Amino acid sequence: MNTGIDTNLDEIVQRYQGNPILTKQNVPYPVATVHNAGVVKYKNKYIMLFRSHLANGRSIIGRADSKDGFNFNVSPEPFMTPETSGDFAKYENFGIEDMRICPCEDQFLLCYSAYSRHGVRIGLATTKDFIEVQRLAFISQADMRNVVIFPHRINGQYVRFDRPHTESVDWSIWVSYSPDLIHWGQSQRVIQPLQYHWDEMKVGPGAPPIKTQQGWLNIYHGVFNTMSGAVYRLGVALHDLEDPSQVIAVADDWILQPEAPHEITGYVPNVVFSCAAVVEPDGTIKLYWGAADSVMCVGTTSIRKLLDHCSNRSRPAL
Ligand code: BMA
Repeated sequence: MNTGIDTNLDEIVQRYQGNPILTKQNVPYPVATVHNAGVVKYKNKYIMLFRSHLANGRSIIGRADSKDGFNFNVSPEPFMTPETSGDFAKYENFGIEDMRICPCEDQFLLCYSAYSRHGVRIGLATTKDFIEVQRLAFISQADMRNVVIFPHRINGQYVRFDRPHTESVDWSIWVSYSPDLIHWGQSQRVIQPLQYHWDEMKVGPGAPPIKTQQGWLNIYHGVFNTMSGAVYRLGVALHDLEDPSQVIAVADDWILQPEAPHEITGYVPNVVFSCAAVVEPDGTIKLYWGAADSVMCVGTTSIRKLLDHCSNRSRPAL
């Protein structure tokens, strides 16, 4: 009998036993937190670009490198800090946050939330080697967060998932298109929060989309409000390969919720928030998440498990 209860919930993402894999104690300069990191594999190394709060409450981005994806060494200096002069300074001076590293064609696109008194908007920088980094443009107005760009153009256009903040509609995942990475439009709303569901308050893109034969896997975060505050969990959806605005399935059940002590307690309790998933040649996935906005964690899953989870039971996208 199908009870509708997934008894294998804990099996979808297996937490690494050595979690947390990175904390402020590992950082050789003073920071208050280590969380919400982008991670990619580059030249047989894993490169992590993590967010840290400074003691003034504003965020910067640090770098850590690893040979195995589990044990990371932090660089002596931050990777990116808010610009202090020029065109970018005006929109970054409250901090830069939640970097996604999106491999796209021959470069890496670094999408980050830029905070200032003008609101939060998305900054785009590019790099080919994680040494030379060039800020390209702000690719949204306020209010926008959580941009992930697809790894190649589709029908000649760059594609991204994004998450506008607006009072007029639930905080939802949208898709937008661009001819040049700078100018974005043709936006469509693709996944909205579902009432009385684990993601009923807001949803937002997490890791950059993962290409599979069945479609694009979209690991996203969803938020539920409780009497003691918001709970951040992770879910997964599947989008059409040729037209990602078409949602094939949104898994009804989450794939990860805060359960470990460092996920339940910390700067912001009850948060697992992902900006990164690294696909290995054998189809396994290293999923990275910030826990309680305080430390970094990793777990393993696989393309197969996430696809099965999407096809197991799907909830409406809109
Ligand atoms: C979101 C963002 C994330 C953070 C999460 C939980 O709105 O600010 O960076 O991890 O809240 O505090």
